[in-house]
Amino acid sequence: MLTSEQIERFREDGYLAVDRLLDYDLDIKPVIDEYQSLLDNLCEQWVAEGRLDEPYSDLPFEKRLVEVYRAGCDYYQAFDIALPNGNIRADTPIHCGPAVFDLLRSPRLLSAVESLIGGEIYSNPIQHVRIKPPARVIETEDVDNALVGATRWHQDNGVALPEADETQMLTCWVAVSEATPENGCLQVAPKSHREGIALHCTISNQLGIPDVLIEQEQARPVPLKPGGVLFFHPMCKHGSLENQSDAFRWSFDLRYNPIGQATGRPHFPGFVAQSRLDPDSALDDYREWERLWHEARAQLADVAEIKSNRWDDKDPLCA
Ligand SMILES: O=C(O)CCC(=O)C(=O)O
Ligand SMILES: [Fe+2]
Repeated sequence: MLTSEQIERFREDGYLAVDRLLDYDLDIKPVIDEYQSLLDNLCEQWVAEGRLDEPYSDLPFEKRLVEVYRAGCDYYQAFDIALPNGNIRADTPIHCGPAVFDLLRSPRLLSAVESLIGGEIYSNPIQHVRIKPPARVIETEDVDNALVGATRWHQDNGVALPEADETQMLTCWVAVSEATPENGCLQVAPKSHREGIALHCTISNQLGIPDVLIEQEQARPVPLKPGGVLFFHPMCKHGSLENQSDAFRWSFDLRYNPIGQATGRPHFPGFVAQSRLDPDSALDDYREWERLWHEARAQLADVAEIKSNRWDDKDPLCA
């Protein structure tokens, strides 16, 4: 559990960084191993489809990812743990593996979550893995893709539907690799969770708060060691820096809310991660989690427009 001092800091500042919260061997290593074998499978598949010349099986994970990326294979959606917000097809890839499912239900993570939002915990489907290459590797068309390049300033409520404005949503940003200002760690604006919702606009393909509305001197980078977690309030303004290092920057952003509250993405599936009142209602089978996502994908495939936020790109304030 978090200390009362940590809880107080979260309430005051709108965020809280906790290093060494997760256990590397229990929470992080199994996920890394799972992504290694996922990449094995994807490379086999891409070779079979003629999209990749060879599987690059002898290369270490990151070098292999660079080759895959250069060949134009979209590893970032195939790795992601949620569907995209638009252009969903019946075969859009998503990764719902057992190690990621265990991370979502990690007792170490959930006990901290319980300290902040109580013991009835729902896994909110707004979640991603972000394995971001060095900026020099990124193709121009991906610079504004927040799974690959830097993330613009935003509030998580601003990228969800307003149905979740009263939801006690908690974002948990988990460092898999070390996160530093050089490799593109998160940055937050302390106490900005009390400033109300800011205007969000789509700026070259990424929804965010226009830079002129952010007081840059407020920005506080949040470095973390592997297994460290940054918790923040859904109104906390945050973004991420560019990865100027030579290595990949790997994180998960997971979200939780009290059971029964709106998630902000009603078309995507969440699940009960923990319930003190009804322990048996918690989901404990990753195959059911995967089935729910596949079911949502079938329903959303080729749907022309899925509304996932409140903003109107034609707003003159965005011009
Ligand atoms: O990791 C990133 O670049 C962005 C993460 C983010 O916006 C979030 O965790 O809410
Ligand atoms: Fe965010």
